[in-house]
Amino acid sequence: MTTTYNLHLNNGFAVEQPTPRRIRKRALIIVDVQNDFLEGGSLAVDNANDVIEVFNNIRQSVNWDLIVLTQDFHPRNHISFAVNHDMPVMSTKIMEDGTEQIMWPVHCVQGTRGAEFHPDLIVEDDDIVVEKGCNTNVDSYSGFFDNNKKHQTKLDEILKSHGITDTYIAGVALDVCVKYTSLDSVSLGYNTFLIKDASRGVSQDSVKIALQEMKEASVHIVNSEDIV
Ligand code: VGL
Ligand code: ZN
Repeated sequence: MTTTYNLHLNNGFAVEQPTPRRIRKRALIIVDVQNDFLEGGSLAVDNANDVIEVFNNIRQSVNWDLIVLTQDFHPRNHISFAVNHDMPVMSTKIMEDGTEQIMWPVHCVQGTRGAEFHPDLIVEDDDIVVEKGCNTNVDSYSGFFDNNKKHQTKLDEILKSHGITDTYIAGVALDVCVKYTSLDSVSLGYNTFLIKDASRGVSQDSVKIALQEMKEASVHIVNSEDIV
């Protein structure tokens, strides 16, 4: 690394001081790479297991300042589970406050194997895990906020305390939790990147729409090989 020096006058003598350079700090945010969203899981996303290798590679090849994993972590009586409303899976329920809630199959229940990260995904001691969706009465697609935006997770605080300026977000599902995490990341002021080849979505159509929405919101869409 090269450091440039400016000459400053100090009591008439020139002294060398390092020029402060704009420092960028990068966090990798691995969204919901949990058994229930992977092959054989209750809410399995097609080809989602492919992302594991991509994450394991980029965690080594890129010099991250911080690695965070989000974990969908629901109580069994969670509002997003179709069985808790006697409704068909994947239908939509209009809630009392007027919001729409997708009726998901039971997934990522706290304390179950489905909520755990895939055993092949490398997780290290310095990584930080952020749980979301823990409140029975509200869903949480974004890693930052509950869907009603009333409660924050600890994610923003963690990123700020590490001086993170740039977030690189990927995982499952691209068209649900990855998308909402990325949009909130932009609105919280982070220079935000979506790693496309480290993400998989629920449906082709909604992936297309999600990518468009993210682009319009100034999320940079990249592939893992572009990150150096
Ligand atoms: C997710 C649906 C329900 C996700 C979480 O991680 O994308 N999708 N809960
Ligand atoms: Zn969920």
